[in-house]
Amino acid sequence: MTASAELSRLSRAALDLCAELATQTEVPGQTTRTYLCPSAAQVHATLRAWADRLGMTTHLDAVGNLRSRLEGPPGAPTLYLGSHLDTVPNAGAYDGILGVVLGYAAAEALQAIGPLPFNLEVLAFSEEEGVRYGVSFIGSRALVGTADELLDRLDKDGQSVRDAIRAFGLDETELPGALAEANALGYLEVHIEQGPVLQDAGAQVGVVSSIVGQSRLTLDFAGQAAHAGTTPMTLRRDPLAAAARFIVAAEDLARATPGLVATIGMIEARPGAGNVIPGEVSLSLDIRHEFDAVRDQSLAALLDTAERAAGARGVTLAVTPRMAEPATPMDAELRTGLREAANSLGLMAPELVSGAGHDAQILAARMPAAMLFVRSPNALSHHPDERVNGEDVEAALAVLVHMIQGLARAARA
Ligand code: HGY
Ligand code: MN
Ligand code: MN
Repeated sequence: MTASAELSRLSRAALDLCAELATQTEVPGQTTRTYLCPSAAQVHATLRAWADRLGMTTHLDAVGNLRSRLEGPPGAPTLYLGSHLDTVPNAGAYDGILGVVLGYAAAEALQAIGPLPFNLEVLAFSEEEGVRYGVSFIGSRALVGTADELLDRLDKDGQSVRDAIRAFGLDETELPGALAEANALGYLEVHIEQGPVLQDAGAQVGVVSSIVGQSRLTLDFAGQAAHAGTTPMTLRRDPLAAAARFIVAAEDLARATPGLVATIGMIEARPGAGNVIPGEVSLSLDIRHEFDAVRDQSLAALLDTAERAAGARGVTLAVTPRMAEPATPMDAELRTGLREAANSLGLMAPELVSGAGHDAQILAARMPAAMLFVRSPNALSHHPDERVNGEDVEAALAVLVHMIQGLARAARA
């Protein structure tokens, strides 16, 4: 079978597997997989089957990352591939998981070509989205030694990360064993772009130059619950009115600041009856920018606006930071390697900043990390209508395999 026919077969198999994995969900009828939910075990079993066929050794690490290895020569460094297997609620079929299955597809393609001069480890990170605990990257943070800080975080049911790990049959005291190797060759992540840039450029794939920095917080406004009909406007202490001023200000600032995005994705008013002025309002803030100084200044301005909106209404405000990740440049050498691999296959591979966060920005703390984006033809993600073109996925697999062959040639030189 010719190399391109084999890559066609493997990329089709990868897309078929994404469709199957999308049905492994904790909410029937939609794709929702949060940290260490029961359907994560189904995904592990499905991926293990592919790894077993390739003779890879597979294990679950202390935070539930599935890790499959093709061993190279003794003492050789490891090249890590992969992405995350968890999803947002009512997700599409490709965010994260496409990069995981393409890791296995690349391992199969490379195995057919011949032994590599390094180890190859495919990673299926257990948690990247931050849905269950409000903090992202529990999976990849275990590989850089910062997951232990999260063990006491509580989910909405009061279960800690530690409890979730134990309930899944894992042992958090084995966290040190999850660390990535100190002299790793690097980490390559294939991921859907999730935005319009490649589609607008007419490019099938793109190389990530850097990943934006992001801050996620919870804002709790507290006023006075009261009767909606008998309470004069002048006597109200309405937290939802204060929160509304903040939400509009966040949109206004982001629209006025090039490159800034600000999102309130969750809001809850309590007690939550139409004829009761809310007593409390909780909302989330997700704010991102390519430059940390702009993000930090924008955040400070928005929190000041929130304080003033609350103060003007006799409402108190409590701000709880949930996570903050700095903007992260991708490794220059690996970026060049990806671009040259794409160009040698006749593909444009424009560079672009990632507005989405990714595990690569965590692993970059411990090894060279780079990302290859696959075009999102409808620029939609975190939505069941998330799409990819089969030919774009095949192109991305070809670039990944070509890039790894280049790394192998360099390692042998
Ligand atoms: O939210 C994000 O940036 C990514 O989808 N985790
Ligand atoms: Mn996502
Ligand atoms: Mn993702």
